[in-house]
Amino acid sequence: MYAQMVTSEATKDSPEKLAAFQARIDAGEQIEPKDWMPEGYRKTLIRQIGQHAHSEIVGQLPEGNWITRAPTLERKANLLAKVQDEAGHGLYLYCAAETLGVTRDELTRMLLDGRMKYSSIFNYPTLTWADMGAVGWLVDGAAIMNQVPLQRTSYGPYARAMVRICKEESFHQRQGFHIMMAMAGGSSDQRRMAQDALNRFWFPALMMFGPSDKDSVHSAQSMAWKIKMNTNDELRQKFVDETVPQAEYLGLTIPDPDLAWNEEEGHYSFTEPDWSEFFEVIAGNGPCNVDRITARRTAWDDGAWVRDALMAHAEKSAARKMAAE
Ligand code: BYC
Repeated sequence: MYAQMVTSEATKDSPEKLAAFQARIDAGEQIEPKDWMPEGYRKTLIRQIGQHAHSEIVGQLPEGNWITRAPTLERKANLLAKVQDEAGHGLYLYCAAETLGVTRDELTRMLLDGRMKYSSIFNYPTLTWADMGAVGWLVDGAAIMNQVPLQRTSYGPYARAMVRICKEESFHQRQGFHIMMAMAGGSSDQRRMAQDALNRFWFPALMMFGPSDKDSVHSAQSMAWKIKMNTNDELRQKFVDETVPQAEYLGLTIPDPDLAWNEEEGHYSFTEPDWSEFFEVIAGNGPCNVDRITARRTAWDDGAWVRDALMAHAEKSAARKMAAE
């Protein structure tokens, strides 16, 4: 059905329409669901918003794992709130994607059968409590770097969803940094755990921004359509520049011997992540891919009776209404 929708829409993309659409984008206008849009624009948004929504939902798993083992009641309440926020972000984003003519069920099926991706970062395990600090600090920190510009993205429903998401991500980043401050300023074992978490999450966090610009297949078109506001490398550099002083404040060492301030460029020089590892992870071969998808499949199967009950109720209500008319 999705494929049919795509094919029939593609025939409407005349050069005049495409030029008029691009002029609207260039003038900074926002596109709304009922406006005409090129099929490529619609497909790109469904791919990006859907991947983003799936990331929020799958992203609950590595942290949910630690809710029952948080060291204090306050830490537990904060982590619980953060994980619930992520469910909310997933829902706003699925709703934004639905305005493009795809249903949440279709998006979920595409995730479960491997036709859609979610962020590479959630295929790494969270081994210690310090990982909750590193995830909040680095993963949410990277997410904010990417998502703040998306508040100005050209598609209205996506841009508006981002406004609230960014406010909440900012709280998430701070709660992660707060955990890192406690661990880095704690006992020698706690400092060791904090450093170990940074060592394991640094390069995967850099991978979150996507492949280097020369290997990014979608950036040029997505930026012309203002679906993406910055290139992958621009955002990665900004993240490194902002995060290095934070690590220094914590007294932790970024696991990159070549990291150095480049006075001429006004940026840090740093080692690129291992891109072969990144491509393996997004191909499904990371340390936790199987666990993550299995957990989502189980949740989908376990929820079948709820979806069936809702459909049966809707059908009965509609039949009653028809009979009364
Ligand atoms: N993981 O041409 P490119 C969060 C794929 S944070 C997996 O540069 P694009 C959260 C890409 O899809 C994370 N796949 O692509 C945080 C493409 O493959 P397909 C979610 C990746 O789309 C804390 C191929 O590589 N944020 O949710 O122009 C707690 C070529 O890449 C990744 C967003 O999704 C990756 N890291 O740029 C809880 C933000 N990177 O689709 C939750 C919105 C690339 O052709 N998304 N790929 O098969 C974006 O800004 C862009 O989609 C990306 C990639 C920068 C991620």
